[in-house]
Amino acid sequence: MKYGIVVDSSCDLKKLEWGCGDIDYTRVPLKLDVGEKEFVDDDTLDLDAFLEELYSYKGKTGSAAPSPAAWLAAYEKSECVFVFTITSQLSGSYASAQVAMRMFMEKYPERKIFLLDTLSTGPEMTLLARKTAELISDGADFETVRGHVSEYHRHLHLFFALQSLENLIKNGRVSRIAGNIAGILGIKILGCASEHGTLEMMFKLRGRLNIYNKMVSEMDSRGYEGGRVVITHCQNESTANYIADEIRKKYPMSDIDIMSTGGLCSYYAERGGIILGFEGKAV
Ligand code: X90
Repeated sequence: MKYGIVVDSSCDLKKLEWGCGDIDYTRVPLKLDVGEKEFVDDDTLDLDAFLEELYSYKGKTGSAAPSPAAWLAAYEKSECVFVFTITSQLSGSYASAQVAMRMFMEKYPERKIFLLDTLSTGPEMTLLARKTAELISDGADFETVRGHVSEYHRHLHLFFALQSLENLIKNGRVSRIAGNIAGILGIKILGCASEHGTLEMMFKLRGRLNIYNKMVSEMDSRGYEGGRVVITHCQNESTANYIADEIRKKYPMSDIDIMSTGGLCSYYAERGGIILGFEGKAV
């Protein structure tokens, strides 16, 4: 059986580093528009060039979910496919992946596919991909992997610390709470992915108060006990390292990966943004 793990490019993980080598890992790109220029968020994206262009351009910018055809092409590479998308509450990526899943099942009735709306993004998707790869490599069959991954998903949490919400607001991704945050731009925001898959604000911190220490202390309240963590950063590696050190001080056994945000998460989390995914208590 050929196994595949398929994610959209809101998952920052470029290469699957865990599990056996014969799992196909495919990242289906979203598109990023800066005026007339279109950037494809795949492994060839030059992130620095993209951010330069983005911040020097004063007009309209945006993102677009992958097409069903792009999802289908990724599924077709394998016989047993696990698919993880960014939250359906903020993107059409899941809906598109679902259309492709129906096409896939019709075309290949003997194959297997499991599609999960992660209700989250970035680091949480990396944790899911890693766990899935490990389960497959341990020899678990499709249904067993599916069951374990669904249960594991309930234990994952996502926090973010952003210095700007401009692109999220401009693209209507925080419309429900836009009123609340409109007045607090310039203040660092600590938020989380809610259990419904929306952005939820936790704290606003001003000035010298350390939002990153708050981020680490809040992990306790979500049941973090020293398990896996993935930290992604948009051109802010020093802060990612700082957070990792703070976590290790409290939990020497923690297993932490740091990586830079891909195009999609860079666009929305913006320069300086930090996103943190971790294992905690079930929700
Ligand atoms: O379909 C599209 O065009 C993509 C839209 C994506 C919109 C939101 C991306 C947010 C990325 C921000 C911090 C983490 C938020 C977690 C929310 C559940 C990064």
